[in-house]
Amino acid sequence: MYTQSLDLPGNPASVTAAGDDASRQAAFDARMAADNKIEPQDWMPQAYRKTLVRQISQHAHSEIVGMLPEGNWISRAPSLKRKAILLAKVQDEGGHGLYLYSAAETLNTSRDEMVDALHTGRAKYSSIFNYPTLTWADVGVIGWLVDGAAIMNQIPLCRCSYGPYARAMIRICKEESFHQRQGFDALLAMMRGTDAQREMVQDAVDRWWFPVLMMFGPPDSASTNSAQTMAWGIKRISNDDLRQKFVDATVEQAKVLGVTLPDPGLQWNVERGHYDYSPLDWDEFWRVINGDGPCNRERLATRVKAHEDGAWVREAALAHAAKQAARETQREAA
Ligand code: BYC
Repeated sequence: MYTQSLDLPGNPASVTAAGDDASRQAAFDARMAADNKIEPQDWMPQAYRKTLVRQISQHAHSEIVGMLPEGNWISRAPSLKRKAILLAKVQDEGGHGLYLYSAAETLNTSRDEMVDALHTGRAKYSSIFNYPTLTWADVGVIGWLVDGAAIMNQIPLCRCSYGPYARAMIRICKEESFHQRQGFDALLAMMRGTDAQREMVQDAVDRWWFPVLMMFGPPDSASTNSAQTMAWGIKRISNDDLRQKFVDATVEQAKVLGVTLPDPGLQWNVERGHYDYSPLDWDEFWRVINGDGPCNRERLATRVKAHEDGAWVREAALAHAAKQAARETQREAA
């Protein structure tokens, strides 16, 4: 998907905005003002590059770490059909991680650097994946609510000013829609089942609702990055506005499903034309993103082990590539 742009940064022939920094900055600003895309070969301010690497790599890490809570249930899915669907979904998440790492690599950062930042705790990943999946209903709730929140957050990113990120998001959002529908469908089947199944769904909704609302990030007043990323057309809608859109859409879906959202403060506000909801526990949010959530240590340890266990694959691939290159050189010399 990204190889369409072979002029990567670092290639002198690829700098399209010639001139000194001031004129390059002016060209960049004009593109921003016209809402045009920035491509890898275009000049961009260091801070724009850095913030994109931060957001895209953290997004990639979230997809990869996000495979773990649901992956735990592949061997315990209640039917062959549900197992096949879950396998496909978890593989999709792996694919999203790969598109996103590729998009970040076009900014002159390497996969090794990004993975190292995750494994050493320097890079964040979404808070939501530090909560445990205790029952099969949790898998449905991840699809319905977590992927639902992800779509709400990611649709505006399809219009992000950085071309490779925006294009990756278009495909990812299409796949996330299937994920959300499969989660809702799994929960609907349980809600039409026994009392025990309905209780299991309600319990899962009760545990996930507030952490899902925190996925959108801190309140706008505490969002350190928003002003700049919105000025750069990376982020299009603020954390609080997206959270509100998600609440408004989800209340109606909960009614169809027949579950109660666990917030006594949730009520329609005629004047605002939106649902009001209770204040969120931001201390919990900061604890979780700073490494002290219920599953942070387990998630990171699992990722590090998977990376170490996969070392032989990377070594074998490099040895194979070296052999092929040597054969090619021999053939050319003959
Ligand atoms: N979790 O200034 P703010 C998925 C950090 S994967 C952790 O508002 P920003 C899925 C934030 O990074 C979905 N950290 O930040 C996968 C910043 O710290 P740094 C993942 C969070 O960037 C598998 C600080 O708090 N989606 O759907 O303007 C299975 C201040 O925040 C969180 C994306 O990554 C959080 N929830 O806005 C199923 C979407 N929130 O970096 C599903 C792309 C905030 O300055 N990312 N922080 O140290 C974004 O849209 C934005 O980065 C955010 C945060 C809305 C998340």
